[in-house]
Amino acid sequence: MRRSLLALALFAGLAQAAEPLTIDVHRDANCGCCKAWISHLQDNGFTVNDHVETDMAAVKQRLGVPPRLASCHTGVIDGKFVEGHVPAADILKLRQRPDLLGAAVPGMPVGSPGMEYGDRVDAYQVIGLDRERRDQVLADYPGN
Ligand SMILES: [Cu+2]
Repeated sequence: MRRSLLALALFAGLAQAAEPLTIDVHRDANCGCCKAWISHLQDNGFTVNDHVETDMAAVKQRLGVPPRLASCHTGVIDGKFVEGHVPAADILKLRQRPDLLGAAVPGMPVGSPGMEYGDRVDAYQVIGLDRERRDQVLADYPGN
């Protein structure tokens, strides 16, 4: 009895860990840092549907990414946008926030996932966009 309860608990844990995390990523064909970010997501357990686009500005407009938050690639998970080099951990945070339409790392800060250049790390923030289209800081990463 005790053993089967333990087995059940283990199984429940595994089932939770195996929850599929699928994200659509839209990017330009020749974007190297976009591919590096996709690798970062895959390393963190995401399944990535990779979409090569010819007009990223149109994609961002369609997905509701404000120009002030724009970066290179645009992801979509659970109907929310993920703009730029957002760390995988913050995408998980975004999923827990029904009040947010999406999250972004504007620009392309050096040291964010997929933007690694040697030891240099620029300070950057992950910005959430709420339903009133106001910015909310989701995470703050210090530079070096
Ligand atoms: Cu980039």
